Amino acid sequence: MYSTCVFCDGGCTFAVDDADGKVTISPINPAMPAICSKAVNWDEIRSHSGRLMHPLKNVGERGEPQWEEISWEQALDEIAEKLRAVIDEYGPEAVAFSEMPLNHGFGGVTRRFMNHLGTPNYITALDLCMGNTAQVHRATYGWFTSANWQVADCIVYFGQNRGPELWPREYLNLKAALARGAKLIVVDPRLTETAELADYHLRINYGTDAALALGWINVIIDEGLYDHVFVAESTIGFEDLAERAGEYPPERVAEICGITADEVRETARVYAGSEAALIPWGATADMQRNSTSLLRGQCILRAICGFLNKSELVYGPASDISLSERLYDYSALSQSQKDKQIGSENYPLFSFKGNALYDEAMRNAGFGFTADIMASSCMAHPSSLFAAMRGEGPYPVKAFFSVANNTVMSYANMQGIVDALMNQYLVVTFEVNMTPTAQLSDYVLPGDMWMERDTVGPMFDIAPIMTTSNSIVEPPVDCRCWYDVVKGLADRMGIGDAFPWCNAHELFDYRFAALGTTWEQARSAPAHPGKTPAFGTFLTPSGKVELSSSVLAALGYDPLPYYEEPTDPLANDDMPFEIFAGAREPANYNTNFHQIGFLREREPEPRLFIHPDDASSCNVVEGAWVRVATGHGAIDLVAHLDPCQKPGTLRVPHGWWKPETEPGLAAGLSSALIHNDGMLFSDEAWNLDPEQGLANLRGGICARVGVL
Ligand SMILES: Nc1nc2c(c(=O)[nH]1)N[C@H]1C(S)=C(S)[C@@H](COP(=O)(O)OP(=O)(O)OC[C@H]3O[C@@H](n4cnc5c(=O)[nH]c(N)nc54)[C@H](O)[C@@H]3O)O[C@H]1N2
Ligand SMILES: Nc1nc2c(c(=O)[nH]1)N[C@H]1C(S)=C(S)[C@@H](COP(=O)(O)OP(=O)(O)OC[C@H]3O[C@@H](n4cnc5c(=O)[nH]c(N)nc54)[C@H](O)[C@@H]3O)O[C@H]1N2
Ligand code: SF4
Ligand SMILES: [Mo]
Repeated sequence: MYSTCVFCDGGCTFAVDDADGKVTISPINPAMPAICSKAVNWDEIRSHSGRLMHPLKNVGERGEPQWEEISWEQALDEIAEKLRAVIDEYGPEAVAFSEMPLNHGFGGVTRRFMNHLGTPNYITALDLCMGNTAQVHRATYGWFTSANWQVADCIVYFGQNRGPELWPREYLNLKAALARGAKLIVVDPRLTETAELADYHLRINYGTDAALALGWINVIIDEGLYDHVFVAESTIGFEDLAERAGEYPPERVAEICGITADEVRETARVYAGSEAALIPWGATADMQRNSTSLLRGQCILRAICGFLNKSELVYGPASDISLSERLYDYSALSQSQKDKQIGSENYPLFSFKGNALYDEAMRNAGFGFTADIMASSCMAHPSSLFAAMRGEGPYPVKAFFSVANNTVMSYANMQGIVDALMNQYLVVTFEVNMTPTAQLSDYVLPGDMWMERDTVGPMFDIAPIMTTSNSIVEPPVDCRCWYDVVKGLADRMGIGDAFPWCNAHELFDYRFAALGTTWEQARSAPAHPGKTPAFGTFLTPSGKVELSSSVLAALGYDPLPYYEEPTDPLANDDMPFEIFAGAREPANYNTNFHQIGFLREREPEPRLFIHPDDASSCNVVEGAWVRVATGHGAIDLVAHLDPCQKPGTLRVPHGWWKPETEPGLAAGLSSALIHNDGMLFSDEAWNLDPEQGLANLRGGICARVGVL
């Protein structure tokens, strides 16, 4: 039997043996032993004392909760009644959801519920994590690329750091490729563990990656290093691209990036000269002011150098198992409701409006539907949605569901999200812990955890493959799976017919029927491939790889990549440092695990990384509590003097709160308002990627450090 861990998004699958009543887990492939200490200690994590065990109702003030345990019946009845009141007064579009499908294991059902209810206002923090990469890949190739590690002979990392507890599967793939003799180019201002393995380490200035990509394209075109046949036969826009790339000669790029022109040239030649180079996905590219241009640059590099369908596989959506087709049921949402999607006027790329630009290409390729890649093609714009929830228009949003995600901590402008939740008529959180988001809720519903539920993937339309994961133990008696919650609410809201499956297993049978099998038959194998278009089919409007993007042009954007220097209008003269959020920590995962003893011991406090020279210039010593302030906000951290940090820059961690400290808004939401990176970054237009409207968390923001 197989199970897949989702304690983080590494998604490690392992064999489970429960002989003699004792459960043991082991890697499915002993040569790739990707299991970290979190999965090994799954029982300790699921059984920790803070776990939510019963539905809770806040009988106190919003934000200063007094919890009362209630039954599921009461919880669902009351939530449905309040939802109806909101819909009656403001319309169904006044109901919004934020979700991370991976965390609850039921991709597709939330969107189906929303479509039948009549609201387009869905957001997911996946937008900052592969969702926006997927959109840009789609604009270029018609679909997302999957890494083919087996053949990769050159790997380029734009800011990824991998390790035994930082995405171990990919770390092992990287080690295997290096052992085969593959070259490694790491683009990272910091000296990381991964950079130590590199043949070339480019310590560029933060947020300048898009300029580097353009510099490489310049060299590759200028020196004729591209795949002339592929470019001629399978792409459009090469002439325009060549002209744009001409604006980024290595000398200019070197100055922007803070490296030498020779480094730009040499690494471009190494990349283009490889047989099958790979630029794996990484979140750093998703969180910059120039994200769209960087991602476009990466896509163009893969294409013009001829790596598509060698090291970079473009599968396309699976026609038989697509969630968009089988579960989302977008046809249930009227066009007039789709048109109300918040933020789609200013940021249409992610929205229903942007998705519709692929209708014809998908129809021409024989699909009867337009897929929603990564659950983020048909999304409301997060910052605009939070503004609407605060009452800033275009119309009121008054009911908010936070589903298996920690909404208030997972975007920029955390205070603005807190204010948004405080202005709601109804807030419901589906969780396993009393998170800062849950603390702002009226109802907190207790979920099961991955080892307690059977699941079927994909969780969002990306991999053309159905996956299974088997439960290892029963959930605590009052902890439910998300499907049961949605079904319970749908029945009460009069849309139960859209959910004819009495339980999760019936739903899984429906999904597996597309492959001519059942859950019981399928559950013994971890993966079942779906049907995809032939390699070389590009589901773009032109049917070719679009080096100049017709989708971006149609939406009024520059169809070619460019680099624009980020500015910080909130900076002032006493902010000598540049700041970035991230550098993930082995002992936690985003906002998770700060309450788990054995993990917390390894990372007891939120740490600021600062170069020793910078520390001495502002009288900071190792272990001192300091306040880091940007023009937007401030947080408190413990200083860690780190010679690997690029001088003049600061690193703050993502997602810190202290579950052991006082809950409630006045006390800082268990310290989240004191430590979380989201307090430091604005979500105003100047700090958003112009095409996608997503916040920059990676450079170009000025900060100061003061000892507390
Ligand atoms: N243990 C553990 N594993 C995790 C996670 C976790 O929280 N804990 N999180 C998971 C998730 S959700 C994700 S998305 C991934 C994220 O994993 P990564 O994509 O590796 O992200 P980070 O570790 O935040 O940042 C990696 C590097 O990016 C560099 N960097 C910062 N800004 C820039 C820049 O402007 N340009 C360049 N080129 N580099 C820059 C930093 O110096 C850092 O070394 O990890 C996943 N794995
Ligand atoms: N400010 C800022 N924002 C960011 C980032 C950043 O670096 N800085 N990073 C971005 C990235 S890369 C990502 S991936 C997203 C992550 O965004 P989120 O998914 O919102 O982040 P997590 O902190 O992983 O929150 C997951 C929540 O799900 C709950 N959970 C875990 N397992 C289960 C389960 O089985 N059932 C239920 N019901 N709940 C469960 C956890 O308790 C936790 O509170 O955030 C993005 N947002
Ligand atoms: S890296 Fe660890 S926590 Fe993440 S999926 Fe793999 S085993 Fe689970
Ligand atoms: Mo992520």
